[in-house]
Amino acid sequence: MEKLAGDARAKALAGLAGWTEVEGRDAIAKTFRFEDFNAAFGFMARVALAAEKADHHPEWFNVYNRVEVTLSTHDAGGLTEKDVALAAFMDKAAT
Ligand code: H2B
Repeated sequence: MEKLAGDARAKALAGLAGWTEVEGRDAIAKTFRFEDFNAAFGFMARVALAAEKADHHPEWFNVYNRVEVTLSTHDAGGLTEKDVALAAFMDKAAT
């Protein structure tokens, strides 16, 4: 899996809402906020099943209704299409 660069990278990032590039690391991040812990954990459960199926996993941190997510492809040492796909899935799973 190739790291996203140049035009493809710019296009992929432009298609994602609310995700920002992490400083000092080739990764993207977003903080999701939910009604309560139940909603946050429901989101995490939906994402966990998809992540396991795709064998591509998020770095995340949860406190009550907040889920802080960082996405990067460890095997590639940076951002790839897999991260963009997982980001898009998370956005859907959060609504
Ligand atoms: N998740 C992420 N985010 N990046 C990876 O490179 C990765 C992963 N690799 N999940 C997978 C698992 C790999 O470690 C296993 C062995 O397939």
